[in-house]
Amino acid sequence: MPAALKRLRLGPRHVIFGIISLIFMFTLYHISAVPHREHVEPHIGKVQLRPAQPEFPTTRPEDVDWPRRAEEVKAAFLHAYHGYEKYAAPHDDLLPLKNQGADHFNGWGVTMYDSLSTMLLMGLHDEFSRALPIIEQQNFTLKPPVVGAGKVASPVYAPFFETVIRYLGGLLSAYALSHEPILLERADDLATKLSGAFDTPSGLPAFGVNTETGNNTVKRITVLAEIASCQLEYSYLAKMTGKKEHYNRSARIMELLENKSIVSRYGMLPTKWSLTLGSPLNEQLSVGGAADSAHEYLLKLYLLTGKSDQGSLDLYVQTANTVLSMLLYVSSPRGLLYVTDVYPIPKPSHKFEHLSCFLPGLLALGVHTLPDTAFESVGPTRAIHWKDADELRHYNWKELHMLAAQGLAESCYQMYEDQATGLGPDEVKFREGELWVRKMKKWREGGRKGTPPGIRAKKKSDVQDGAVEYNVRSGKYLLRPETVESIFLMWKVTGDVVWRERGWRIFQALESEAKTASGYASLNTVALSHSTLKDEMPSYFLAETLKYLYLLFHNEDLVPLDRWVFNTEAHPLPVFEWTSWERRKFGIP
Ligand code: DMJ
Repeated sequence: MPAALKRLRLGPRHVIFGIISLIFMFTLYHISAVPHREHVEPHIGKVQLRPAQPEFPTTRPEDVDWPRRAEEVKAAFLHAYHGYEKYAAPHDDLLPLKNQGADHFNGWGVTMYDSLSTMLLMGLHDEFSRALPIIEQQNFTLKPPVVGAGKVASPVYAPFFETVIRYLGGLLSAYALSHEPILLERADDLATKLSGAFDTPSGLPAFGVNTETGNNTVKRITVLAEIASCQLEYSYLAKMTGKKEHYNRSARIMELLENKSIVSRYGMLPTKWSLTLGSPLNEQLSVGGAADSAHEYLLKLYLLTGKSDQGSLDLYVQTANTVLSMLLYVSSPRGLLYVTDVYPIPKPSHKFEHLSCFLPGLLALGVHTLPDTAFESVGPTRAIHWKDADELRHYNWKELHMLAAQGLAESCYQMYEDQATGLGPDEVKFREGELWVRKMKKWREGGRKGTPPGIRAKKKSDVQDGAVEYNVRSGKYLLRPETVESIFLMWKVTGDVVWRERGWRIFQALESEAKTASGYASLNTVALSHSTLKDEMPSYFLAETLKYLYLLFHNEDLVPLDRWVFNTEAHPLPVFEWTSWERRKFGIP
């Protein structure tokens, strides 16, 4: 033993203890200094996380040049649209890797129609002027669709739902924004050519219709979103043309949806419907892909018609209350609020879809626009045997709806923030979760201390070892709009700049991960940065994703929420009121 150690009276045990301590401290330093989550390999149940950093460290909100950011979104739109014009027109969509066109929605050039309202809001008059003469020539006959290079599918049916929300909604919104008469004429033509879709025993629209023969798809079972997402378009068209037949389409759907026995049995509209009977066929409740826009149109029809359609409002409030008390769950450990579907009632699947991320924006829109009395006529869900619904009685309904909006919007954003690409997966499944209203009950009974469950902004440092509490079921990012839609609405309703900053992060991720030489492409996986892309640029990317981002950053209120209502494809339609003459003519109560 060295003399120096002897002088200090340190024995071999002290030396070994000292070395172990040094190793321990060295390891501890490196674990905390290096964000080891970066190195986690992505696989199911684990995601590769971005390095921890303060949420928005760069500039003070008041110093951010928001108009410049809006201009960057406009430049992105022009990049995508010019790529479409150059390589894909007159086909429907751009294949942004092959630089070719493909037809997925009737071959009438859906990207052009879906882009019209965005062009007008962005002041892109050259692009709009180039589109008008093409629209003037359109006769909506079905051509054999080209599916990628050389592949041709047989002509069949125009898909009713997609044709309505993209083409008809695009034309009507562009008409409302520009007052170009040809757009209304074409919208009227198109709706007339689609009318064969309603030739079903119930009057609910079939999945598809041949625009020349008027024949529709014979299948008699369909899903809620497909039958109940055209009322905005047909009501506005009736208003603008004075044609009762357009009004009747919407009125018949609402008459069937407002059937009291459905609401008292299920609490909201189930996903599967019979076109023969005009009634539900299953016990699945969802705000995801099979149902989403049908719930959205309940609130929006009320708003579009100058807050006059009480039946639609009541059904919306009833639906939202059922969602709040039966479909919302809180994850563990991070406490993310998520919306799932139940099947059979009330068994949750714990699936959380990107498509469902329109819901926080819708709830916020409801809080922003509805009268305080909206809840009173309806009360908590009427779904039978659902005792947990009573918890809703303990809150001010607007506060509760807004809490849910905030928690869900945070989770939708967190799905993006969790990924290496900064873009969100299409579908995840939470491993476990507790019903939100039960957690709310505990919070309330505990004296309402601290932030309510599911609301607190989630920190990435809450995640241990890169493991998150969900499995990624579809890790693709399909350029979808729902999260930025809700971010835009949260910004409008709360005025909290954090939503703008989150939107900016998403836009930057799009620029770095999805941009190609001719446009933007869906991602095959959100878990790997700069990985492979999918050769598609869906038209809703131009109609919705880029529009909501542009409106989020633009300092002017280009689409005031009390005067315009977005259809489910983000095409704004102006709020109107039925005149007494129209009420008599159409038979509106
Ligand atoms: C859009 O076409 C519409 O928003 C529709 O309602 C469902 N979602 C897609 C894009 O994700």
